[in-house]
Amino acid sequence: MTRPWTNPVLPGFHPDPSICEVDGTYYLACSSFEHLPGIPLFTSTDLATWEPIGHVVTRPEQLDLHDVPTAGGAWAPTIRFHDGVFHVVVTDAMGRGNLLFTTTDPAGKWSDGTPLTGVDGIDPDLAWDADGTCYLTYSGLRLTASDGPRHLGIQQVRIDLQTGTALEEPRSLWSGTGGIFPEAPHLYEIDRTWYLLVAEGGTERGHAISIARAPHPTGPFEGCPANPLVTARGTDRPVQNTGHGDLFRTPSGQWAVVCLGVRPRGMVRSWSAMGRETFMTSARFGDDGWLRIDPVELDVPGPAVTLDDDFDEPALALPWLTVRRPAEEFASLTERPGWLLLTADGATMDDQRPVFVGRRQQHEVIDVGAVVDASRGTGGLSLRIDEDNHIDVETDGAVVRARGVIARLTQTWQAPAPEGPVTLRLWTTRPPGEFSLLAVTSDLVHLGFDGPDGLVELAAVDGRTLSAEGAGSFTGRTFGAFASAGTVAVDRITYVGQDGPR
Ligand code: 6LW
Repeated sequence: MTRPWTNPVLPGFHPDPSICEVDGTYYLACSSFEHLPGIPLFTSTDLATWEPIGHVVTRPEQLDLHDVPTAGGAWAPTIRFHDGVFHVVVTDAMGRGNLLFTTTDPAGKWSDGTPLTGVDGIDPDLAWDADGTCYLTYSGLRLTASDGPRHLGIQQVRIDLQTGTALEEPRSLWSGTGGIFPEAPHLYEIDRTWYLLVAEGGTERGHAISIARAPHPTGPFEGCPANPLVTARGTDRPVQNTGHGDLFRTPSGQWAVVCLGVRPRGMVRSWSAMGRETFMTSARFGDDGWLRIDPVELDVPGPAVTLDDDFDEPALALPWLTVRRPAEEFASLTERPGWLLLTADGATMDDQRPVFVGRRQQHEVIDVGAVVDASRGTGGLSLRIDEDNHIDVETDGAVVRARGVIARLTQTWQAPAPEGPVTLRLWTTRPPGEFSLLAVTSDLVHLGFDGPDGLVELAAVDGRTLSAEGAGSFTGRTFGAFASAGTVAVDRITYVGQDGPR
């Protein structure tokens, strides 16, 4: 079967994908953790082209992110459509807990979020039987247990979605083949058999997808003899950590699975600078009634992609994001038309709530430029994965300063700034000699600016800690503009991205 999709389907920081199809249109949702807007949504009618249509979380009160620790926030949404209503259940980890969001227009406004009570775990999933009973299946990782995180395996309750209340005590279901962290359960009724798809092995190199089936949504479930159906562990496949799958049918009626994966680079340890991304792979049911899932393939890199935002619009484009607070608190596109104006409040990129407007790095090799007027403040460009690991180039009008912050250890380099607004530059390169001992990292992050006599490079910083393996967060890299003092105006941000050869 020729695959209509190109892997990665959603490059860059798009982990924990969930998909549903309504009247020929596919809807895809991903985790967003401490970022706002939260839970990005994408649509497609052919699985080849995916368009962002908005976010489930557009109002700060929908999630409790203000003080959420790194790696907390919106974890693993499940998106489903039932009786004319779109449902997204998600865990606001270390925040509001498990929540249900609904809407009749996924590109429009979603509800405020109904807390799900009697559900102590993560990765909630919704499924309905023929009489409309709703089953909430979830991973029993009890993050809030007083005696420390504990795992009760895959759990399930019948639930009243109007009130968010569980209608019974949780029951334990099949929890995989013994892999650590059974999670991301999804329940499907196919030809009067109930299938339970789970992730196990943890979201790192041991990640896997396994399946079981039962005559009833509550079990008893029988594991597939061929489990795990998908894993890259112990292989040299270019897509690793494959897991966290959701099953669906393609427009031609074939079965397929959307899942997360990473593209590690470097020698044995290898580092995934793109974070956990969304991939797809084909699947099929055998005559034995069991699902088979093909290994996740990586497609040949496409041509370079160029983005150019001149901030001439009165609102930020969909892919722009902030950290733990909305852009309205510190960013303006109207005070100085044609410029993004960032007003600092004392926070720096080392803090949990930086004055930062960013977007996901979606290619392995990037070249980012920002025209910055720092005549009334200090700020510039940052590539971050979290507040402990970020690489910045800033100006205060007098000097241009490069800064590498790796596990909070900081080093800076600087040079006199040219007159007037300056074009700051941040670009990445692949290490020399891919499989040589020199290639022990994912990439190098270069920092500089356009001087009167051409490009001035201030520094090159190892990028390995800004990766799925190197940072403490589950997220991925974002690049964007920040202000750490006064007000900083950004005329435009350009981005050229391309994936390197395997
Ligand atoms: C997600 C869970 C997981 O809820 O991490 O490692 C959480 N696996 O499935 C955040 O991605």
